Amino acid sequence: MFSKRFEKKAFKAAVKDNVKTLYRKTIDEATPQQLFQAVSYAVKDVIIDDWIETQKRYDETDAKTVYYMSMEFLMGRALGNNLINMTAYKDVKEALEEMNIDLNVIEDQEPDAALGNGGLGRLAACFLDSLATLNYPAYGCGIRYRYGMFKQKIKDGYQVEVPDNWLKEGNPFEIRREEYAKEVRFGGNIRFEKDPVTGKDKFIQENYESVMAVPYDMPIVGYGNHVVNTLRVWDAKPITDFKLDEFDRGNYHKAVEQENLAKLIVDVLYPNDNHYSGKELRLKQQYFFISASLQALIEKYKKKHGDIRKLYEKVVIQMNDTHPTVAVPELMRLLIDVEGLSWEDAWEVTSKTCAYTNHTIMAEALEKWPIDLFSKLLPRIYQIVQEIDRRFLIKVREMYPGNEEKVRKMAILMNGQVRMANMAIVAGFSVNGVAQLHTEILEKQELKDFYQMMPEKFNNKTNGITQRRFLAHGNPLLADWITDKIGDGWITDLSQIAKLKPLVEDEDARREFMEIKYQNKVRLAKYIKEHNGIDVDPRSIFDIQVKRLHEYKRQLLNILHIMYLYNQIKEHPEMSFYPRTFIFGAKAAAGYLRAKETIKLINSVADVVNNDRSINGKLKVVFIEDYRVSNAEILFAAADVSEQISTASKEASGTGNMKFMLNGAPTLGTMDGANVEIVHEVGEENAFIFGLSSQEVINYENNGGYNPTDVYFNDWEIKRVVDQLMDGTYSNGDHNMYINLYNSLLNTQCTDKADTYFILKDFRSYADAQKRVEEAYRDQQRWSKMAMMNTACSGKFTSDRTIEEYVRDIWHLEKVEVPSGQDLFE
Ligand code: B1N
Repeated sequence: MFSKRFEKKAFKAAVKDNVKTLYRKTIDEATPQQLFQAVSYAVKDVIIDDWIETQKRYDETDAKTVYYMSMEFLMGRALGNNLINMTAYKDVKEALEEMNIDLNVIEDQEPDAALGNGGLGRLAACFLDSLATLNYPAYGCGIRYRYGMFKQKIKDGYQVEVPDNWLKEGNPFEIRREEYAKEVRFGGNIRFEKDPVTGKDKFIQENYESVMAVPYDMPIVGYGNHVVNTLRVWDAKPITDFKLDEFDRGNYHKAVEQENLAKLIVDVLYPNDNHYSGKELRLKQQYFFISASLQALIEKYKKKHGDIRKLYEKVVIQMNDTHPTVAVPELMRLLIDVEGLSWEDAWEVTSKTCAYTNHTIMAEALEKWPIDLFSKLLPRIYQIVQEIDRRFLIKVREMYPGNEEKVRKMAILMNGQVRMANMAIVAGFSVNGVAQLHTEILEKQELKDFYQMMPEKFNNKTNGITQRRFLAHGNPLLADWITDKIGDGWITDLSQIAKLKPLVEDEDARREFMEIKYQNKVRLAKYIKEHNGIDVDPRSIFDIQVKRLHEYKRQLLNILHIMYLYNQIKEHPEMSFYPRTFIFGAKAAAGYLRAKETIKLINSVADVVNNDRSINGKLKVVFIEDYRVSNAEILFAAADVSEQISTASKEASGTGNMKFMLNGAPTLGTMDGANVEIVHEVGEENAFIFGLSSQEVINYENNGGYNPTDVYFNDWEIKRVVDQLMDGTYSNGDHNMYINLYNSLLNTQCTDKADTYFILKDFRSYADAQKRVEEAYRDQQRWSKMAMMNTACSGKFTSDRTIEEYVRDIWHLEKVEVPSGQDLFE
């Protein structure tokens, strides 16, 4: 974008001007927040020209577009990332320095756009970055939550949730598009009529409530290619009086209700990761943004094309898990009721347009809406779902005559529920998992019946991450070093990072690599000192587990092992032990008791261990408050060890694992999700693998689980740490503080439901792997090779590769070149 020549003078003048017009201030008088706003508006000004140019080119070339439908986009901060992708970061940093402004300080003024929970939402954000960078026409479609993921405070060791008022100071990068507002209707009843002229069936929704959906567009800047795509997130506002039906005018009660609905619907992101809660408001959110997005997309298509039957030639809809799958019946409704297509034609269009990604096999995450709730809120949609189901079951019975078991398993409507995954699979032309192992489990276990009936739909797309944010922006020291060694091609073609492999044998290169790691550890140590008041030694091993808190991710295994190490150090002070800093970061869903207890346990262990002077600082435990995209960048850069210890088969892919690898941290993990592929790329000798295999876990599960008391009574060191949950060691004598954790492991009354995540079963194997980590780290030559090999072998895990695979196998898009928009700075 600044590729011609960055005009420092013009940029500085723009910033100065913005401070003046926005705040009636001079640069010296402005607050850091005001400077952030002023700088961002100057940057946005440049983006806008390319944004306009890009959309013009898409229009001219009439290129096929992917609509990525997602309830979550975990974008993080925009300013730094935009500057990186405009290839202007360093120039802007320098220009600001000349004005006595520190870009880092300015960046820290920006709140994270936390419109997502974890991996699923961040994946959507990485995909948008890759789509723009690879010149593909794309929209992200989602919700502009007033409150994103809650901010986490730790009080007295417990998590406290604080509302995330991220829009408080205004979002300089968004644009409200009032002119594209769409009406969305809920509830009421459906009246059926025959059109007297055409004789066609007509379905008229009556007595409904409605809201206006108003889009906000956010620019998605591609790297160095002038492409600017759009993330469109919908806000809600009440229908104004003059737009109301005759029937509703002057209906005061209804007016108030609709006002409340508009306020409520986009109010807050549901803070659940891998968990379905069945709330009516959540279904409202889903239908709200889907209906608005589909109306807008059809309108846009019809401006250029006469025949809606060919929609799939220009549009493909990717559904990010089942959360947006109400898109299937809604598209059917729009095609039949509004566009006048027959069922058969509408079905052909819909099933050639929609594709579905599955992100989890956790049973508690499956969306199964109660039929009475679903049909009341979306009466017409429900009729359509019934018809989809009816027609599908005819096919099932044709294929498997007399096999009612198949019908029960595959039906969309069953036991009073709408099974959204089944609908997505039936309607979608593609069903994909997010890592090889995950897709295999879908095909062979979870979705076996569907796979047998329609194997051609199934495919794998192993997840990826964007190296622009997680290396170029998050780890500038390493990024510059890599560019110095192999050129900057890796920024848009991560396979080139393999050029580092020969350097692994070069001792100087390794020393430099480790020196950069050390500097990044110093940066994190400083962050920890500022935020936690804890001194950590950057020469100790930084062992990091950052991700949402969930039992299947087994933060409990990690902290129990730390308790075990502490016992050993206390018992054998003479034992040689390489100093370790264990770092955690994790948010727990607000109502998830055991997850919250785990946070308290981590903090209590940290208190005891960090303040025990007798262990000479050999062990430190740190809980990073409010783990989010912005501090994640600092954590990945500083990690020595990447903890990826989920119960095998439970983590569909994981993406944090890839961010650690890219930044040179070997994986300590189970053979789960994408860990399997990471190990395949980097070699077993450059990872620390432990624990049950996914097949072993599945076998146990199919045979009623295992008995953790066997482990407990046969391994006194394990017994000791489990008992320490109850004996007051980490609770100032309170014997009840961790009772839920204790019961989850042992629950002696009901053994069949104990330790469902195989923590005790895998404990020894984990402790052994940790021992191997320590041995490897002691040999700094060996360790530096391992660390560098991880970076050098991370090429596969760029989201650019993932997106190229989606394009090749599912979306069939073509690249569109965009000439530079007018450069305001020249
Ligand atoms: O999606 C990520 C994967 O890398 C992770 O392994 C996977 O756990 C994650 C309901 C989810 N799956 N399902 C969810 C999120 C919110 C919600 O309300 C489910 N998140 C994942 C990307 O593929």
